[in-house]
Amino acid sequence: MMQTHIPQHVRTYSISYLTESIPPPPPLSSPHPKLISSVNHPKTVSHLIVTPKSLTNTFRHQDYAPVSGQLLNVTQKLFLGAKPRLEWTLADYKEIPDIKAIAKAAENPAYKFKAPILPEVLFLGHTNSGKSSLINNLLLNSKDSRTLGASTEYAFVSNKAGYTQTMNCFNVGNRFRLIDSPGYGQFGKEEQGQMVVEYIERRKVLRRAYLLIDSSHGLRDEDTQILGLLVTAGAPFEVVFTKVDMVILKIMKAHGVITKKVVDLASREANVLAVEHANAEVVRYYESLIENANLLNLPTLPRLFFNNAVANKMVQGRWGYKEIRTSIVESCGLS
Ligand SMILES: Nc1nc2c(ncn2[C@@H]2O[C@H](COP(=O)(O)OP(=O)(O)OP(=O)(O)O)[C@@H](O)[C@H]2O)c(=O)[nH]1
Ligand SMILES: [Mg+2]
Repeated sequence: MMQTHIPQHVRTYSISYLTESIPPPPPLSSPHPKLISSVNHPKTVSHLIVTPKSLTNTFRHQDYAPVSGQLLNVTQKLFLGAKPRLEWTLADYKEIPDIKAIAKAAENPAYKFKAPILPEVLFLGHTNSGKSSLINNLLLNSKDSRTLGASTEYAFVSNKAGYTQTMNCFNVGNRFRLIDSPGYGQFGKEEQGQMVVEYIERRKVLRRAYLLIDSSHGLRDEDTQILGLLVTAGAPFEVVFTKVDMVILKIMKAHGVITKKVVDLASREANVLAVEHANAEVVRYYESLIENANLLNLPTLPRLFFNNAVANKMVQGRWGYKEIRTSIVESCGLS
């Protein structure tokens, strides 16, 4: 049992998720991730604004330990050292090289298939939910990310919903495979969905699926259906809230948060207070998404990750990748 800064709501969910016999947790020292000291009113507040990373910590369920320094080191080494390469792009499950090879070997016992079988992780979500953007950010190393652009992208990103039309497999350093998938929902195509469903239901080397939820939309009916499919298929999965920057920007603006330097004391106080209230509202926004989707009562208790692939004046930098990377490394048994 661990940490003291899990908010009360998460503990409450966890108790109903676990069993009645588990004693209630000790009282919390603070209901929110970051309470800003009311005596200290800095001139700039950017560092006080909630980030996707701090949300990942806030919503980390008590059953899951924080990421250890050792796991983080192993993960960073693996990701930053690996040269990812696009291995296949397919629209038909039967065409996946090892599946095809098994079928060939059944016809011809002399046929030998040599490519290594590796653990796989799948990224899935509604069209335009940010799958390809997330994959790029996971695969780019820190050197690449300074020059992020067409030449350094792995998965293709577009603001046109339904852009990714095939399942695309990236081999990461011959340690695991990362699969991008075509989105479901608006502009998704039925035949693309078939391959994704077949993959979820049949793929033995699927170690973890990451279901992306576009924070600016919340959960849509199709997301709920896919959640049901993952649970029924017994596929291990986590949930990633993408585009957190948009939610934070909107709520900070609504509270009148100013990111530039504020000099007079009264305005500084007001600005810090605005951030406090806005931070709490961001947390409440996600609490209600999580509660409405019943995510913490699902039998597999998915982890919840928060991330942004685009920065803005309230969310400076791209956050949440290291945590997702460690989850991939752990689920593929590479830690
Ligand atoms: N503000 C913001 N925009 C994002 C973020 N992630 C992705 N986008 C934008 O959302 C649009 C869709 O992103 P993609 O990564 O192509 O989404 P996808 O889920 O792969 O979409 P399909 O392939 O069409 O299913 C692009 O315009 C991205 O720039 C994010 O974290 N924040
Ligand atoms: Mg895509």
